[in-house]
Amino acid sequence: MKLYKIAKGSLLVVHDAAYIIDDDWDKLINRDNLAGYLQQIPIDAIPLSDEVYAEFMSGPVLPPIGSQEVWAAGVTYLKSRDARMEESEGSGAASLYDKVYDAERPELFFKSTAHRVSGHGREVYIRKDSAWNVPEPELTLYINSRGDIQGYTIGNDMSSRSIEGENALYLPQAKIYEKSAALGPCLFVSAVPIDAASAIKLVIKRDNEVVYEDATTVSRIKRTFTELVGFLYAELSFPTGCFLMTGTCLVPPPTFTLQVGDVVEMTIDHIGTMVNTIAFNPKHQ
Ligand code: DO4
Ligand code: MG
Repeated sequence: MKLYKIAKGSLLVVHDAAYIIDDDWDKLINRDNLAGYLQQIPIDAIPLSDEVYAEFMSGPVLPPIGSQEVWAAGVTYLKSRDARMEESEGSGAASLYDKVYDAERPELFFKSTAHRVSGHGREVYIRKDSAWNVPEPELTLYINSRGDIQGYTIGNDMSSRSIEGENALYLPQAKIYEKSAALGPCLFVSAVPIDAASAIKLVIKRDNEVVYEDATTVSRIKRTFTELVGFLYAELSFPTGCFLMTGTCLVPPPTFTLQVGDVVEMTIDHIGTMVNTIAFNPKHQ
């Protein structure tokens, strides 16, 4: 089942039939059994006609977030560890990444408040003071206030590799700035955990030409999702739940940096495709 947040409410899509739900987004998703709740809706509700469904979907899809915080896990895939060891060679921080990859405690960091989050079809920003920038496609968990995973979405953990590579203590500046996070296009809700064989694909286009493309599967992650959630919830409470990006598994080569106007497409099986355009924060123009 796919749950979209749209301007007029929430749209549930089950086997090609679509239903409007009026509930407040936070109340709707923060449930003990979101899949069970959504499965009941088609029993009583009348599906939207194809015309009304098309009209709803022709408007912008909002990021599937209400008041939640967005957190992120790092160095959960070998690819991320190796790329970060390489970029931080000059700063002497390379061994940090090696150690955290093997440590019992994962790297978890605060990524975004809800108001800074972008969505499908919208811009994400690169920093004006950063020379080397990449998108990070990450399977993102929605976890309810009790600490149970209820859904999945696509997360874009926009990152400055030059700032993080200069000094690991600059991580918050490399990772947290206006529109450095995007979520979308929907929340995929299932009664069973998402298939580990699900593919994650990243395509970057410049002037309509593909300049980077790669894919892998979620199964290559070093840690389990429940392990990441356990550490995140150990000493924090999240009254309306929270989103957790689970780390990147795809990193463009060191010669690649994003440019304004690039189009970034991230696809994860079962969830869909999120498209973002790269821009500078307009306050610099
Ligand atoms: O260690 C820095 C951040 C790592 C990260 O964002 C990732 O692995 O996805
Ligand atoms: Mg990341």
